[in-house]
Amino acid sequence: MECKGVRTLMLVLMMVTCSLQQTPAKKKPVRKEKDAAIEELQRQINDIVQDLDRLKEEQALQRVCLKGTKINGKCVLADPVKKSYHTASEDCNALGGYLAAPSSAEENDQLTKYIQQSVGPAEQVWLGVNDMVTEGTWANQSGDSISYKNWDTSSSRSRQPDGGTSQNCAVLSVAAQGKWSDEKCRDENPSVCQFNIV
Ligand SMILES: *[C@@H]1O[C@H](CO)[C@@H](O)[C@H](O)[C@H]1NC(C)=O
Ligand SMILES: [Ca+2]
Repeated sequence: MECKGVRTLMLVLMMVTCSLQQTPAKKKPVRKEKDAAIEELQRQINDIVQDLDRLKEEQALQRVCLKGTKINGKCVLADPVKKSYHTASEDCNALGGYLAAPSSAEENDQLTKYIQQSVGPAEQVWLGVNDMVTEGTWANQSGDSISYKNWDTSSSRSRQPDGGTSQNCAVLSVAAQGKWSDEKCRDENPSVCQFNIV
């Protein structure tokens, strides 16, 4: 009887010792959980930083929109400084935009009104429209050939575009009610930059 009791006691002791020895081993999963929690936090912080960057970009765009105007979901900002087409294009790209290319009569009308107010009634401005790559094929700043064009074909001047290979960049003339003509890209004109709103 006594012997059985001692055996039972020893068994219990062994079990307790065993479970005590296992305790340090249990720390591992806890550390893993901590690592996972830190990773999760890191991921959340990365998400927040990304959101913040996006918000900053949107805010910058809103500032552009406040200075300029909104036409058909796009922000448009005129640059009254006279520059060559390339310089105007580079300056616009540096702001995160493209020289504007109106894609409908309505957009062209709104753009003309905005330029009249912001740059002046006698001005002509660079659009993001050129036929540098293929003479006679007019493309926008993404390099896509455009379907909407508003060339000046009135009798008061020769039918536009009339410059052949010597004139590969397009301007919109406020004085000609928003009609376009081709000009030498090295000429200096105000320009109009366009930003897509996300
Ligand atoms: C160029 O035209 C294409 C096709 O219409 C359009 O998707 C793209 O946004 C235009 N790019 C610019 C800079 O206007
Ligand atoms: Ca040309």
